[in-house]
Amino acid sequence: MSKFKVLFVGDNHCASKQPPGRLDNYCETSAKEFLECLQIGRDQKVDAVVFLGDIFDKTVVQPTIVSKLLHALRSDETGKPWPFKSYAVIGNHDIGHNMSNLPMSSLNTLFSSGLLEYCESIDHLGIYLGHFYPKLDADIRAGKLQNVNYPILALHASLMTVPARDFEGVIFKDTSFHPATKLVLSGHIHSPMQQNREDGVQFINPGSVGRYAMQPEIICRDINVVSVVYDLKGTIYNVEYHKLESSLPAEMIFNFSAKETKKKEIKSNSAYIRKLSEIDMKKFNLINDPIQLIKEYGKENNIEEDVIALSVDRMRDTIYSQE
Ligand SMILES: [Mn+2]
Repeated sequence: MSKFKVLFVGDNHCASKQPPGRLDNYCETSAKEFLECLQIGRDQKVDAVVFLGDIFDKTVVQPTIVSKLLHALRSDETGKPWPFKSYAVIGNHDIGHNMSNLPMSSLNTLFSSGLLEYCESIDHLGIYLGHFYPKLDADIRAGKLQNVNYPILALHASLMTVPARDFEGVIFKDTSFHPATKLVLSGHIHSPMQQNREDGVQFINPGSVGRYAMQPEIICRDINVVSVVYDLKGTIYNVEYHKLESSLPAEMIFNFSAKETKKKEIKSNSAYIRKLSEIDMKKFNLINDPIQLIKEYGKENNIEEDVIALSVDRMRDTIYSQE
């Protein structure tokens, strides 16, 4: 039986917008890391690269980062086309938690180029792609994957090895799969995870490639992608992690002390935040520009400019899910 080798890549979160406290140029770094994933695929002689969702941090990102990714997907550093196809699972960030946003999304620009494939499954490689939708976790808990007859599942779901304190998620050990399923890979949660069950089903989350948010417990680690050698019967011959050389240690790319300062500032302005939460939310439906409302409200109340900017950022993220 013929063997296949596929590279799986965790959440990239590519963006042009510079995350708070980031010391390097995030746009360039995220594009470089994205390119390195494809280079690892070529060096590992894989049959395909599968991105596990959230290639982009927002539904609509600036053209700068979109063109960098198109450039990376088109050819390697010598101008040679890649000898494999690339596929993407759709993540919640890619579509602002709503599939109806796909047509206007930056991810769709990559799909439209023909350089990145969008499909429900890669049949010749025995891989099912579990794209994000709001009820995916609940449907998996309810047994959705029992009917998915594929040896490999690539998902963007909240799969976990142990229960989380603050949200329900999907516990791998409690999940029912089709008897054909032998390996489940998932992005979405940014911490790397791996677990083998007694029935032989394996779970791997290689961990996010992108580190947009400054969460020390998640970002202070090596950045890895994972290659898997298997056959269509679901025999797994080899699982190997590959470290990204372009990813710098978290201490070199994040200013952690700035985060502490920002936290204190926010605390000292908690009165403002309380006031902000008292704004009649109906107003947001009546006016054209809620961002303007926050700016005006902040000015009237003599709030420091960077705190207003932070609030505006939050509002922008919430409403538009754009950069
Ligand atoms: Mn993500």
